[in-house]
Amino acid sequence: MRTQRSRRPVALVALVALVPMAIAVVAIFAGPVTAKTAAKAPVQLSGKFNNKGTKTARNDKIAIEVNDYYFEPTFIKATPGSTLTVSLKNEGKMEHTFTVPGQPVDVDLQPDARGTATVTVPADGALVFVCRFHGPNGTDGDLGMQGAVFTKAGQSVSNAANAAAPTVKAVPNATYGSIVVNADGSTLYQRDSDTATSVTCTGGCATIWPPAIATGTPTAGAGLDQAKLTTVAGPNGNQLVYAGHPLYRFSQDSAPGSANGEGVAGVWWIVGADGQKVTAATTPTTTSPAGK
Ligand SMILES: [Cu+2]
Repeated sequence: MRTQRSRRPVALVALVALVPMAIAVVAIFAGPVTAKTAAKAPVQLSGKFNNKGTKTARNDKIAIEVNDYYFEPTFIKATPGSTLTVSLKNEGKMEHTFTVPGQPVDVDLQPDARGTATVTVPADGALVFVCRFHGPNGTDGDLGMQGAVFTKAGQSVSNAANAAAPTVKAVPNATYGSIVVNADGSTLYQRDSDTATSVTCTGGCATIWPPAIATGTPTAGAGLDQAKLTTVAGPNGNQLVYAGHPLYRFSQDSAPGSANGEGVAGVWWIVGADGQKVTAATTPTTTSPAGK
């Protein structure tokens, strides 16, 4: 009797002790996860993003873990107008980039690689950083890989439209309508004797008409169809092709908007955003008064 009696309380005590332990264990594992899920973005970042929290830069420095498919921290509070040094480490299994659209910041990181970026923090406002592969307009699809450097909470960050600069994009040309240009805004041309798989402008010709060479995976910006953007391994290198037309610049074009190559020798044509060669000036449907 006595031994049985004494055993029961022992079992009870053990059980009572286990309950809080179990709660503690659950809390340890559930706590941080719940906190992260509930983390509120400190700025209004539009588009898809995977929120891995906010940190404040110390001494104008911040370390960011790059992973599949997020930046941690995702939001960095920094001093307005400062130059922020960002230490990067790719902890993921995929290649990623740390890219700031509009700044010369584009660090490519293989798995396990480290890198450094220098970001100019705006005097007022916020800027977005993205992975060129997995962020907005990402070449491998938008997996929400973006974040922001901000100077005060509540700011809105524009991003999707000006995410990583596309290789080619469509811009309105006053004379020729919507045309294909490269990242710098230079007008791109096609040559009648070329095909999607055959580049016929080489040597001296290619000096006058520099081929538009692809570096990495080319991306089609707003107004263009990514599916129409390919490359051809031609005599000049890996040349961009849009809608079956190998693309060139014209050496006599001086600035964005220049289109001096149009119709040259009767074989060189601007490429329209629809992928067709442009053979005539468009009739403007709207006019703006001079000086405006
Ligand atoms: Cu990525």
